[in-house]
Amino acid sequence: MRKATGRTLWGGLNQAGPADVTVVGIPYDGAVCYRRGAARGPAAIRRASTQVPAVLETGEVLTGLAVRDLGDRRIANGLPRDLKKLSAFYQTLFPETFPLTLGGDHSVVIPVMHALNALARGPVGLLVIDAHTDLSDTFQGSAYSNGCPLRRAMELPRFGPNRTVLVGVRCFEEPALRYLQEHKLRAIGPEELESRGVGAVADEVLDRFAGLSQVYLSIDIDALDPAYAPGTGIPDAGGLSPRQVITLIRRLDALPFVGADLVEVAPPLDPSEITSFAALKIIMEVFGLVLRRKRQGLSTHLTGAGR
Ligand SMILES: [Mn+2]
Repeated sequence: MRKATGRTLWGGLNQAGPADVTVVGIPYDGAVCYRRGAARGPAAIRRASTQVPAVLETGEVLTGLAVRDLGDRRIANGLPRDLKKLSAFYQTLFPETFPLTLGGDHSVVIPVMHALNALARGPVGLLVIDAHTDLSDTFQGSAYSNGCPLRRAMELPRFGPNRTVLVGVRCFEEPALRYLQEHKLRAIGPEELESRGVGAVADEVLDRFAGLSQVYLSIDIDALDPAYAPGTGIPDAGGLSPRQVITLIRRLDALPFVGADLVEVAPPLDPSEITSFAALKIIMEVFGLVLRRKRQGLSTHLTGAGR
C-alpha cells in the first residue's frame, strides 16, 4: 500500500487519525473490456486534489470534515481471487467511517459491495450514476468484467433490483436490458433527467430509498457526457453534465449514505485532465454531503453493523 499522507491532498482536508471519510484507491483496470488506463485514476484524482480549496461552489467550507487517505489497495491476482481479502479490508472500514473508493474500473466495487452485504443488518439501497447498466451476467467471457458489477451486486441478499436506482444510463447490452426490464429496475436516462429536471428526479430518488437505513453511491465518470469526461474507457455521447450530477448529489443529503466510489477515470485518455478535475469536483460534493449530515448529527457510516 502506497502511503499518501500529504496534507495538501483533498484540498488540505487529509489528516492522520480517525476520519469521517476514508479514501482508498484501487488502481486496477484488469476487467476493462475496451481501453485501459483506469488503473492510473487514483493517482490523477489525488494529484488534482492538491490544486483545489476545500470549499464548495455554494461557499460551504469543508473544514470540519476529517478525511484520511489510506493510499492504494491492489488487486494483484484479479477478481474473484482477491475478492475475499479486499472485502475483509472494507469490513474493517464500514463500521467506523465513510469509505470513498477511487477506481480503477467499475469491477473494483464488487468487494466493497460484498463487505456491505456482510455487515448490513437490513437492505441496502444502491444509487448508481453510470452510462451503462453494468448488469451483464458475463461479458466477454468474464463474470467479473466491468460490464458486470451491478449484476454481481444484485445477487447479494442485502441488495436488490427494487432498491436500486440507475441515473444516466443510455447504453444497453441486450441481455442486461432484458434483466433490467424483467426485474423492473428503475433506470432514469439523460433525457428523462433533462425533461423532468434534477429536482424532480432527486425527489423520486429520496422517495424510493425512504425507510432504508443505508444507501451506497456508485459513480462511473462515464455517466457524464464525453465532452465533460473524455478520459474514460468507453465514452457514450448524449450524457449528463457535471452541473446535473453535482446538483443531484447536493439534493440527496437526507439519504443515509454509508459509502461511495468514483470509478473509470482513465488519465492516459485525458490529456487536458478535465476528467480528473470533474471527478474531483463530484467527490468534493460527496464530502459536502457527508459533512452536512455530520453537522446535523445524522449517521455518516454504517451503523448497527452485524459483526
Ligand atoms: Mn460502470
